Amino acid sequence: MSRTGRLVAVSNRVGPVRGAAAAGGLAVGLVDALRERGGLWFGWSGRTASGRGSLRQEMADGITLATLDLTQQDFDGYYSGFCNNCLWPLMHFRIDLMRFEHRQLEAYRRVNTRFAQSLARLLRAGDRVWVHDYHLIPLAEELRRRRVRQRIGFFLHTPFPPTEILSTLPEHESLIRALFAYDLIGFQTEEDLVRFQEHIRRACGGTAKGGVVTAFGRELRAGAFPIGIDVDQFHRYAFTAPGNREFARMQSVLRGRDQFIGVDRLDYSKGLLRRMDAFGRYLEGHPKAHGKVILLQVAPVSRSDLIAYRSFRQELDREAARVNGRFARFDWTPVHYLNRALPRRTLAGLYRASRVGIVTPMRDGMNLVAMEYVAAQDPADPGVLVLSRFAGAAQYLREALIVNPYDGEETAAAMHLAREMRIQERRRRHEALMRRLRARDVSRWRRDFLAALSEVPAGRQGLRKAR
Ligand code: ADQ
Repeated sequence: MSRTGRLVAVSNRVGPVRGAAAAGGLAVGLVDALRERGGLWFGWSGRTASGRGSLRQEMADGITLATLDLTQQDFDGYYSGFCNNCLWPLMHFRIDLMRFEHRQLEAYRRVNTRFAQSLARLLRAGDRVWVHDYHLIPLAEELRRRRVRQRIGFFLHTPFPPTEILSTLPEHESLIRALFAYDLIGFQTEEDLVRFQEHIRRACGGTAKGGVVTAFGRELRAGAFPIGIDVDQFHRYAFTAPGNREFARMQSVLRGRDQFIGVDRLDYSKGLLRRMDAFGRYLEGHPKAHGKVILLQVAPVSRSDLIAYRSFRQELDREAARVNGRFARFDWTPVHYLNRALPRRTLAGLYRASRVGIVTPMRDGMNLVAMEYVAAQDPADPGVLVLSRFAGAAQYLREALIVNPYDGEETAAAMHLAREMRIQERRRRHEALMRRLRARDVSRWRRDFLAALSEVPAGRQGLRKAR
């Protein structure tokens, strides 16, 4: 890895840096990398302002934070519109929910152009730029237009959809072409990488051999770089204060009952409706579990300004009420449902207190909750992870109970199996899963990606002509 130059991370939202432990896997991984040799983190401030406002720069823990506000119009068109109402459903294979508007695509391009204008002025020779996620696909192309020649890498946190789905997006060609201004593109799994390569071959007349992909007269590198978590840190959260206090408190509330836990942003991709249904089926098939099992679903509201999310939330409220209405007794409510974000240490304690972790998205880039649940377990008496085959994490966490979330009976059967599993079998699976988590933790993710970016042959990065 090159020892010179800064790391410049770019993501839709910047920060927080202090107490980054509160901010989830991605922020933690980035902050560590930026701290290593002092770096720059560039992106949206999270605020809307009446005018365009100017670039704000501040230092936090040796990292320069450079942020821009968005106008309300840009926020609506770029963030709520094209990013969350069009690209997010597309990337999760939900074209039934995809809403495309030309003016929102224009706002998306406008914001990427504005970001590039500001960022280009901050870059120094030798910097490596690492751009995150679908919000910023056109950024490198805009930077190249401004004569930026530094290495630029892109990491996609969501799945990459198959050609048939991708091609439903009007103007998808221009987005894919824009990717070729990057030097390196990283995906969560080999499956995503293969779908990207397939798309390049089938729809763009390009070639893809051993990580070298060419199309549109340009060449880039592409690879799978599965994101992970800081395993030991998360384990510590569950076994030290305040996580261990939450664990003890939860245990006293449970009074010997077994808890199943789900922790997800309130998003239709996370499979919450079918999970409730599967839990209902489990209770229906196992009367002996009545009064002895609860499902705790923690699901903070997200993107609530979008209709798809509002109506999804109402459906989920109804589904949870249906299961409770059907099975609850005066001394037992089977589904406990919280619409709140919790501190990470509290979450760790709750995971530890739960006999079964239920992670059943219909489609997910990776899923860090699955990893956090495993890391928070007591190795002497670990819980069992039930994991959807459609989470990227299922490619790596093979010792989980892997289910197809479209099959409610199968998911219910896995809930039963998980709860009944003998201790030797639980320990064996947990040990193997911890080995896998350690082998692919968050520092390996960032090391591997940045090393691959540094290895891109020097030259006019991103404008390399295909041979
Ligand atoms: P997300 O879709 O947000 O991430 P996920 O990977 O599960 O999904 O990460 C969510 C994070 O938020 C976890 O660290 C979790 O602990 C935290 N979280 C969830 N509910 C919470 C709550 N109630 N309170 C506090 N924290 C909560 C996107 C992609 C994923 C990919 C990640 C990282 O969709 O597929 O794994 O980025 O690349």
